[in-house]
Amino acid sequence: MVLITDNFIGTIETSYTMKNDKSTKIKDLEKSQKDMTGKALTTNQGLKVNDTNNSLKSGERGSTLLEDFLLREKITNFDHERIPERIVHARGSAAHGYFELYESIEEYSKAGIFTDTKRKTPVFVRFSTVAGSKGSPDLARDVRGFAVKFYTQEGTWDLVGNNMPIFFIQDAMKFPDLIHAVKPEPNKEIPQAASAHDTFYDFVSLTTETLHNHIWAMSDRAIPRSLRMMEGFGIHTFRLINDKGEAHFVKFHWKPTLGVHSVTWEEAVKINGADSDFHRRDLWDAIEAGHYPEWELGVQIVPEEDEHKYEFDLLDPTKLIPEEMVPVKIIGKMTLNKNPENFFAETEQVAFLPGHIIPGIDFTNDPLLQGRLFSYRDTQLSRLGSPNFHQIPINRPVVDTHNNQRDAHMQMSIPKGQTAYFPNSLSGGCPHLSKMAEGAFHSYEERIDAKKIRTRSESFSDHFSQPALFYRSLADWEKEHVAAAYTFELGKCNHDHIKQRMLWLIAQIDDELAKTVANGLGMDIPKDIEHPINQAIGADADVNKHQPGKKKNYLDKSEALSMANTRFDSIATRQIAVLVADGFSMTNFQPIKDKLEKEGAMIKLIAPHGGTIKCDQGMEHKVDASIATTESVLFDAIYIPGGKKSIETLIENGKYIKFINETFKYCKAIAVDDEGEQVLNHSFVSKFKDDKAVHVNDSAANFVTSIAKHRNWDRREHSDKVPV
Ligand code: HDD
Repeated sequence: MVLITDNFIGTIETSYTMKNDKSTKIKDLEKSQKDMTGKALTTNQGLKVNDTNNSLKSGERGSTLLEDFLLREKITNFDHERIPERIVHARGSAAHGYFELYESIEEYSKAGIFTDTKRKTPVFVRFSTVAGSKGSPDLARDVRGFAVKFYTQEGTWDLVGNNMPIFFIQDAMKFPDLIHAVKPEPNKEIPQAASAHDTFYDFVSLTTETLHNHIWAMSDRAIPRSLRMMEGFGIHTFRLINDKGEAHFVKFHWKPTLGVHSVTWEEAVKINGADSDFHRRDLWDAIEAGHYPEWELGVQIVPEEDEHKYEFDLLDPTKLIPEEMVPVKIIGKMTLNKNPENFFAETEQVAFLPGHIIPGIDFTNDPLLQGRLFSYRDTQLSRLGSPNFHQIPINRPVVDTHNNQRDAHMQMSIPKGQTAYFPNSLSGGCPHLSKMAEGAFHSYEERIDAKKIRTRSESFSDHFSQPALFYRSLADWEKEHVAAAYTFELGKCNHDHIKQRMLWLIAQIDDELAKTVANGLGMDIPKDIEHPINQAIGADADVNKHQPGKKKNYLDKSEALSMANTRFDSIATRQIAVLVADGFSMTNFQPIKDKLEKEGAMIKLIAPHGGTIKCDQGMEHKVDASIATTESVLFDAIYIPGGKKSIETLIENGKYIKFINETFKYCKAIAVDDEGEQVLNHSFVSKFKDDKAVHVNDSAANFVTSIAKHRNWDRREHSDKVPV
């Protein structure tokens, strides 16, 4: 078990205390933990049990007796073990950690976590996919949830975001429709964890506001290499409030220190078969190995007076603010350093609510955010079964709570006293109210002068400009992946009229993109299609009063939108497969091993069998995986040391050759030394040894540089031909 102690340097007796260097939240959770070591098995009433294998019967072969309270207790608990999975984001993985502030932003916010640089605020973070069920594979093409619970000294703040900076819809009223469209089709419950089906594209093609988030979902952002290598976004425009009560608009960004990296769609499909827990395992293993994932927190701040300065509406959650227009100011760092003790108790029972807010942060009128403020509390009632869900250990704040809310299912505390109302005199007016100066939350006083109306603002009607900006900002290889994703997804739809509507809409974003997709589908782009919304449901003057306008170009490209501009300076935690058999050259392997380990990579020996293998110096080495139990798509690069006997064995085994071909196909780095080159000669790589990420008898440093680049995309004109 990784000790938190190793990484803590704080000295503050606030959220983190120095005793054992554990956060106040971890210490709080420890109060609820149960250690079974050395303990006798008991019933829930503490009764020691002498047989948990046999029920109580009327005779050795007789029927089971109703009297058997041991059987009843055990089976009853089992019968009720499951709770409803989350309606969305059911598949998830989580970890504990802490947040530290680099510099105070007190001019904007009075929140303690944004003003006190000495604090280490405990956090619990849950990552998730959206559409799939709890047991669905990790590498689905999907948005990833990125939910952060800050256990602050002023109460709990939840920043419930995604790994993409925008959302599919503008108003919470449409959320059930969006989710019903993407989830498995209700008649046959197919497909699982996949958007590539008719109902989703029926909805998307009739709901043009979805197109921005949709094109992000068609990009590689939807198939991350690791949960540790994706960005996070609060999406909505929130408000920061300073101690003078002044407000600024803000958007929150999480930037991973390992950079933003993805796999290709073909790899994703294979990874789902080879290890459907790929992301969950990767997060767990990295933390256990002490490679703690980190994200820097950035804020984009917009003065209130600039609210109407932009070509888009700040309240529209389908729009991002390009970093060229408002730079991201980095203000702190989050580190995840501890895995949960129990998946159900922590990861499953954690309840995030966008309505969990603290003084110094406030909401805006974004209609999606406003609806979320209702939905999340409501859903916990059916998921966790009681308004007392805040008492579950993972959900309870690190500060005391006192109020007049009472009773309900599973009340775990014992409120004392005669009164449960306010005002009272019988309890001295307690629990009493606080003033703002004493830290009380006070909603931002916003001037409103409007009529009550069920409508959508015209300022929300630009649906094409930002998808087009996103597409223009991508590198060539990213654009190719987007086109391939549209072609794949629409190719899975059965209805031509849906595909035609989509092609017409893609053409509103980018002509070339639409042509490529149309070619792949073997269809033409419709020329003068009547507007899809009107065509499908008939025009209603009020509902459709603002039709989407033509795309505008207020910025040619935005650098931050392309993964080609991410960080490529580290190979830390990259998985390197070393293909070996008995007799491999230790002289070749040692310097590579030393260098890769020094850089933080994870080396895995892949041998023809499990157990151990011998190098040419007669030493035994533990095998990490036999070739039969693993696949190349689970690794970032491969290395093959020489050694005559080892190489002869590898050449004889077709799976090793497939391993090499696949690694080449997906543009990853390959290094071989001495006889290792002979294995390459049996593979597709034999013709491409001058490829810049294929290293034959090259230095370890050059190999490291290639791995850090993540992929050699220049290779793809050849690699596309590799038949695996
Ligand atoms: Fe949501 C869960 C993120 C819009 C209703 N959402 C959920 C989770 C994440 C998000 C990360 C999983 C939290 C966890 O790990 O437990 N949701 C978003 C983002 C949105 C968004 C970034 C838009 C910007 N969501 C949204 C709307 C509604 C919901 C508009 C309803 C009107 N979301 C839910 C929910 C869930 C949920 C049904 C399911 C489980 C839960 O809340 O606790 O209430």
